[in-house]
Amino acid sequence: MSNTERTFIMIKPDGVARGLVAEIISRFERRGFKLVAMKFMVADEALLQQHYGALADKPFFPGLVKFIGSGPVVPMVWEGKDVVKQGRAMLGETNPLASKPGTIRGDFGIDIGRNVVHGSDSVETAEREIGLWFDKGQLVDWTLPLAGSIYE
Ligand code: IDP
Ligand code: MG
Repeated sequence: MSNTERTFIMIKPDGVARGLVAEIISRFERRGFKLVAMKFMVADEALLQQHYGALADKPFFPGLVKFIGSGPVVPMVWEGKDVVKQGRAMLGETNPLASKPGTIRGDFGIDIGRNVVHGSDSVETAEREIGLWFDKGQLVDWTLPLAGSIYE
């Protein structure tokens, strides 16, 4: 298992509007994952159509793209051992009502269309999503000073 696995995590407009940016970043930091890239931006429709392309035939797709484009988001890349799966576990279930307390969606969400945060569902998806949201030069190459206290 690679310590340099990467995932794409994005705080959605509802998470930003509700003042949860620091809370969500903090959870990934405290867990020991390494921040590799981060932006604060409003995503345009073309980017969101691509990002959510796999859901294009779903009835909620137009509303989803409209909502995620309705305000600023915080797209991020986080790195660490098993970070794709661990990130999804930290998020909780797609439906916040099915999410356990202690997860981000279980602590901060109620409705499925306002579930606060996005996380890649596989290593392959993560690679695709990272490539959509970030240029290669925006992925910061640095060493986490605490790595020796996080990994054995
Ligand atoms: P995920 O975010 O947990 O990976 P996906 O199935 O990939 O869930 O769906 C992407 C996003 O689309 C969800 O996070 C949620 O915001 C929205 N979504 C999914 N299913 C529904 C639905 O049935 N109604 C409204 N929005 C939905
Ligand atoms: Mg998904």
